[in-house]
Parts: sequence; structure tokens; C-alpha cells
Amino acid sequence: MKLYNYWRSSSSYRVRLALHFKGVPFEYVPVSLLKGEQHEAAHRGRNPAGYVPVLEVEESGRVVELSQSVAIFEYLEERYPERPLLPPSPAARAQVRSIAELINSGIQPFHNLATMSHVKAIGGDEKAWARHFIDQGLKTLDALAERHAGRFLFGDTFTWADCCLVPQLYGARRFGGDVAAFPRLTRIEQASLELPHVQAARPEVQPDAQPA
Ligand SMILES: N[C@@H](CCC(=O)N[C@@H](CS)C(=O)NCC(=O)O)C(=O)O
Repeated sequence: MKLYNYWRSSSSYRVRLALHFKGVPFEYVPVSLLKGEQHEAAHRGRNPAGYVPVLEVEESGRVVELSQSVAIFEYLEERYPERPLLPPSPAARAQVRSIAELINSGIQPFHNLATMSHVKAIGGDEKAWARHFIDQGLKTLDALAERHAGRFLFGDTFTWADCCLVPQLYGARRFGGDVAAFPRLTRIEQASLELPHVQAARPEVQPDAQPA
């Protein structure tokens, strides 16, 4: 199994968290977003969208490329059910999926590189744009944490919600979001960072990480 990814990409970080949580070995293949390697033909061949992460897996002797972190979560959940990242009840599973989607489709796309570059290209203030959506999104996440959190974002076990929250807070800090205003969320982040699989997935310890 190969993970084409970038150390600072929050969607890549999500998938690393799921892989390390489940103890699935994988080869780390860096794709530098800084150098524009996501647009090269080799990477577009893996994912025509030109985004990371891409997980390359083998199924029935065939190599298959999977993109979109939440679709990859689904694949890993079905393929490696022994250490689940979703709760048992159908309603709770839907609630965890909903939190993951809030981050995946409601926050991260607004501070994605391609989005911010385009906002800048058409004369907008891309940093103010990103901060607006990050702060709105964190407010919603905080309200959900008030309802659902235990030790982690949904109850007392680590789930997809945490696989998305921890990278989202990392990304929010990069783009100037007011993370300190959400102590409920940073407490969950701290609890997550105590876990060995979270430490292993952190951007700073990846092979392509650059010094601050
Ligand atoms: N929803 C997708 C998002 C993928 C995505 O936005 N990837 C970003 C990095 S986090 C990317 O590759 N951006 C490259 C670019 O904008 O050029 C997922 O969950 O995998």
C-alpha cells in the first residue's frame, strides 16, 4: 500500500491518522505541493483532480488508486474492521460521518491551496477569506463538541471525527484561525496528541517535513 501525500496537507494527515490507528503498514510517497508536483502528469494519472492524498492499494492482483480522504476512511473501515474508527450504532455512525463531512466539505476546501490562489488571483484577500470560513467552521464544531464530546470529539473513543479535527486545527493555525478561542476543541486535540498513532501521523515527523 502506498500513500501519495504531503506532510502539511490536512487531508493527507487525516489518512495517516486512520492508517496508523489501524496499524496498517504503508509506503510514504511525498508529493510536494510547494513544488507543484500535484499537477505533474504522473500524479494526475493517479488523481485527475491533482490533489493529495491518494492511497494506492492492491485488490485481486490489480492496483487501484483511491482519492478523497473520507472515501479512503470508508475503504479502510471495510477492509480493516478489527480496530473500528466508527461507533457501533447506525445513528452514531451517521453523526460521526456528519462531523467528518463538516470539516471535509465545509471548512477545508475554503483554505485549500487552489482555492486561496484563485481568490488572490481575482483580487480578493485570500487570508481573510480563509479565516472567515475557518472561524465559522470552528464555531459549529465547538457546538457539536458541546453535545457529543467525551474524551474525544464523539464520545470517549477516537473516531473519524478526531481524524478530521486534529488536522483541521493544525490547518487553522497555519491560516491564522483563532484556535485558542475554542478550549473545548484544543482539549480534545491534546487528548488525541497523547496517543502514539497520532504522534506518528503528525506533519512534523514525516519524511518530507521542512524545518519551521
Ligand atoms: N476532499 C479531499 C480534499 C483533497 C485536498 O483538498 N487536498 C489538498 C491538500 S489538503 C491538495 O492536494 N491541494 C492541492 C492544490 O490545491 O493544488 C480529500 O479529503 O481528500
